[in-house]
Amino acid sequence: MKFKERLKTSLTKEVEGKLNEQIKLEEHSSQFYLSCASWCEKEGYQNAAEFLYGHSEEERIHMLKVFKYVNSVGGHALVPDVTGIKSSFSSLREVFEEILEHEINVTKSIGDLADYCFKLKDFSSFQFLQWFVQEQREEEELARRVIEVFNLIDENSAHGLWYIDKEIGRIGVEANDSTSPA
Ligand code: OFO
Repeated sequence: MKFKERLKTSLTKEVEGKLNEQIKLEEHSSQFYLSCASWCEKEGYQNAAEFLYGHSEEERIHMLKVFKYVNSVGGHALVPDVTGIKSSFSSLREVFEEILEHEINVTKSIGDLADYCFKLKDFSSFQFLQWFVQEQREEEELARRVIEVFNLIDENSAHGLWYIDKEIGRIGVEANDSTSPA
């Protein structure tokens, strides 16, 4: 018996490779949110920082979800090597604008991957990815809600930024409540 041999599986090498790319992207998301949280904390936006620390954890859970799926269907999940995480921002608004941009890219990546699996008739992976399709819809909506706050409250004053930070914290708590099991 050869222990090193890949056992028979319907998972193709191509899908395995693309799922590993998604693992890397989710880990990138986790580290990106962590970096955003750190910048916010350093600048004194404590509520935004708490929200982003929590979200970084969530992204790590997403990464692990794909990671474990790959191994469960007979593939080999690879620990991602992530570099080039942005660590400096010009404003709190910029942090959330970049987060929205990032989430739109992740949505596109999940969509492309689901499309690829469907075309290859890998319906198991296609079905697995449906959870991420819904998650991305919610995450984009969350980022848009935060950006709306900047459009409603004047950010060009210290007390405006104080209210914005407070409101971001409130949105974060609300989002956590709606995702945590009843
Ligand atoms: Fe993993 O959901 Fe955002 O990026």
